Amino acid sequence: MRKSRKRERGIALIITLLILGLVTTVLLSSSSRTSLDLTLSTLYGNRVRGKYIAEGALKAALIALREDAGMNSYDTLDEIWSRPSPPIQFGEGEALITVVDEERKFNINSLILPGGLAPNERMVAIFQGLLTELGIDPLLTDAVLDWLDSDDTPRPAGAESEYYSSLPHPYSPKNDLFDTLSELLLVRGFTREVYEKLAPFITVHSSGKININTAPPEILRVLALGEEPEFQGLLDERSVEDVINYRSENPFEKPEDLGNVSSSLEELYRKTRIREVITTSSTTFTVDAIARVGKGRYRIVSLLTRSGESVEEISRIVY
Ligand SMILES: [Ca+2]
Ligand SMILES: [Ca+2]
Repeated sequence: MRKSRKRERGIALIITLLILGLVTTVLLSSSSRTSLDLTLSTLYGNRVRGKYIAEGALKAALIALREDAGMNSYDTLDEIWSRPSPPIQFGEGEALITVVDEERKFNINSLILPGGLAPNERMVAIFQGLLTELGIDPLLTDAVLDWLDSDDTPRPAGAESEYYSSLPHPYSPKNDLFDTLSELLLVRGFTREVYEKLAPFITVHSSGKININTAPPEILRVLALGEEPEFQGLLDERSVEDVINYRSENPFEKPEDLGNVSSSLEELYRKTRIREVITTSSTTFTVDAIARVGKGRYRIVSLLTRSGESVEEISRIVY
């Protein structure tokens, strides 16, 4: 019953998309008929068509997120917004949409406590664990903390204005929250190689909590770090596997559902404060809408926030 309703919702999304696509295609073909330079630039024309298709696809994702909010208060990898969808054909073009929630990632702004000076030790332990899991030097955390904190005193392995002003092209440390992820490339020790390895697992736009319905194994593994000594350590591989198997059948509707997975996770949930870093719902989403028409391509990467059933675009990058 539940599965078939899900399928119906999935189909409803595709129909919404098709209608949006059809409307834009009709609009475009009637405007191009009156266009004087019809033969001048097919490529440009294709890019304009692509723009409308990508806008339609983005709107469809927005509708899916709004619909989803009306259906439940948790977010999983098996919902209308998150289920992978094949490219959707629109006459002469096609659209590919991917939606990712930012709560599946670690928010590097959560490394510092509100007030801008003191580190959030629990988040620091989780971040260091993640770096180690990815084969990155965990000491790089010091430089991230110095970049974030409001003072100019470097930590043992960190860097403040003295270091950044000595560079061939000097600049000042931010001493504030990250606005974009790529800012990390300005932080001491973050080479392009390190950045690319880490970027898929981190964000600067999220509630700061990790959604256990959507987080990848690399993040699940480190969630209990910084806990009481008896639990300090990585979640073992078996537990991570158990979480992934459990959530593929049952959504985690609330954080305490983590305890339903196994007796060891029940104990972990009960005896620690892991509840402070986890959530089962997401607030921030990145939509990647790619449209192709002939050789033309148009891509919008949009950041959306959702509160209740209202979804708003915060920023976008167009390629
Ligand atoms: Ca949901
Ligand atoms: Ca600083």
